[in-house]
Order: sequence, then C-alpha cells, then structure tokens
Amino acid sequence: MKLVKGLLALSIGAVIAAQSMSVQAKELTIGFSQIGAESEWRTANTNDVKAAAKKHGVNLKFSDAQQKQENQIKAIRTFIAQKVDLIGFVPIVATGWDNILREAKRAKIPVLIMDRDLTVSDPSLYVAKIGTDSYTEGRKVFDWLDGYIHEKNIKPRNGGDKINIVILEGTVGASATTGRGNGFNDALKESPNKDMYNILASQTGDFTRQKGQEVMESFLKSNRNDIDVLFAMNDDMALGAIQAIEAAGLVPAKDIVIVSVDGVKGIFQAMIEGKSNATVECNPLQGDLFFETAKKILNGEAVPKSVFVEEGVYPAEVAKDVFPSRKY
Ligand code: GZL
Repeated sequence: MKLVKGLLALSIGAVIAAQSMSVQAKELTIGFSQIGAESEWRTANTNDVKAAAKKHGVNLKFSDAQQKQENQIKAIRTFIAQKVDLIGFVPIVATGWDNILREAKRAKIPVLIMDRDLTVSDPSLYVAKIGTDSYTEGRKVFDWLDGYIHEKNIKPRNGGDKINIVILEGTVGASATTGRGNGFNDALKESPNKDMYNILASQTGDFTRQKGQEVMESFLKSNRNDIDVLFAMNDDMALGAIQAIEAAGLVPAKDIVIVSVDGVKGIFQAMIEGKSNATVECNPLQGDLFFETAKKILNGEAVPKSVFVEEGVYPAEVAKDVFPSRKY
C-alpha cells in the first residue's frame, strides 16, 4: 500500500512541477497600459518596464494612454479580448476602474497594478500593487523643508510672521497627488512649528513642466514678494517653475526655496547649478519587481497585496556626488 501511496505522491508532484515548469517555460504575454509620457519620471518608468520585459522573456503588449483614462480602459478591454496571461496598468486616477476590472475577473485574467494606487469596491478585482508610497513622500517633503528653514534661519521675504508656501499639485485625482498632499499637510499640522507656515496657494500643474511654469507665473503675478517656498509635487513642474521664477527677476533656491518629488536627472542638474534645494525620491524602476511578481501570480504563488519600492531624500548639498550613480 505504501508503495502505491508513494507512487501517487510522486506522480502528483511531477504534474505540479510540470505545470509550474510550463508557466516558466511558456512565453508569457502581458498587456500593460501606461498613462502616457507626461514627465521624465514616466519616461524612465516606461523604459524600465520595457527593459525588464525583455530581461524576463515576456511578450509585452504595451499601450500608451496619452493621459486619458478612457484609453486605458479601452486598452485593458483589448488585452482581455486578446486573452493575455496577465494585465498590468498604472491607474492615471484612483477611481473609475471597477467595471473594466470586473470584465478582467470574468475573463479570469489576473491584474497587477504598478506605481499609482486605485480605489475599488472589491479588492479582489486586482491581485497586487507594486508602487510608490506617495503619502510618505509628502511627509518627507515637509520634514526636509522644516529642517532646512530652521537650519538656514530663513525669514518671510515680506517681513511678515509666516513662511508662505505655494504648492504645484499633480494630476487631479491621482493617488500621487492626494498622497503627497495629505502627507505634507499631516506632517505640517503635527509639527510644533506649524504656526510659522502658511499655504498661500495650491493648484494643479498636472505633473508637466509646461503647466508648472504657467501656474508658477500666475502665483508670482499675484504674490511675487510674498512667496518663500515652492513645493512641487514632481520635478518636472519644479523645473518649469524655476524658469518662471527667473523670468520674474527672482533667484530660485535663494529667494524661493524649492523642494520637489521624483529625483530625476533634470532636478539633480538644477541642484548642481544652485537652482533647486532638494528632491524626495519616487522610484520609477519597478519593472523587475513587477515581472517577478507577475510570474509568481501565474505560478499560483501567494504575493503581498501591496509592495513599495525603496526611496530616499536628496538635498542639493549631495547632488554633485550622487548624480553619477543616478539610474534615471
Ligand atoms: C508617482 C508618479 C508620478 C510622478 C510624476 O508615483 O505616478 O507621475 O511623480 C509622474 O513625475 O508623472
């Protein structure tokens, strides 16, 4: 009897091994819906996804949504019709995904989220999220700023009693925008120094350099001599704002302290030129982790519901030394 049981166990084991081998060996086809190409960060994210797909031997069906949620929904529907093995996407905004994800679930195609977060009525509509912790990024922005203001003993330019802050927000409704805003505001509210700060204005620049410059121009038009700090929710908007600050005859990083998020090469160059004060890293290099996780999912392995990638804070003082090692 023991022999029979042993043989049975062996043959079941062989079948499971063969099945997992089949997933490993079979070339996977993964549909990926990317937001667009709105920033240096997004381009780095896209390049990393494509390179990682090659490295992992995955047949990648890549779609660029040109900043439109409806294009992402169309792309996901196409992936379903093509019967891809797995669907990945970066949700441009947090809501409006339930219906299309129900279609994917009905088609028994697992969904893996990258970068931004989403809000759905049923968490089983996606398997997991590989992303960036925008709330912590926002808290890191305020913590660095508060330390800098005290270290440099910076006083309000208009002689008043408040350090006036303007904020360039990201895409309206994006988790990166709400997360960074909530993190910044919570850290400010919890600070013993909260009464010395005032949010003078806050408006979306949609994560683009062009809009960042335009909105900063409008801020300067109405408050040129009152603005002490710019918090830009990504480096591209900060780079646009720097152009507006210089055009207004002010000195960026001196008259107006500038702190932003992402850590792209462009802001490191600006910090080296003395035109920005700090960047909080938001790591776009998520491709490896994404495809490793995708393979685990398709192998039937359990994966964490949410994983964040590592991120640091880079003040201008370290920019020159760190720049050569930057990968994006
Ligand atoms: C953040 C990412 C944001 C970047 C922007 O995780 O989604 O989108 O901060 C990008 O640069 O456009």
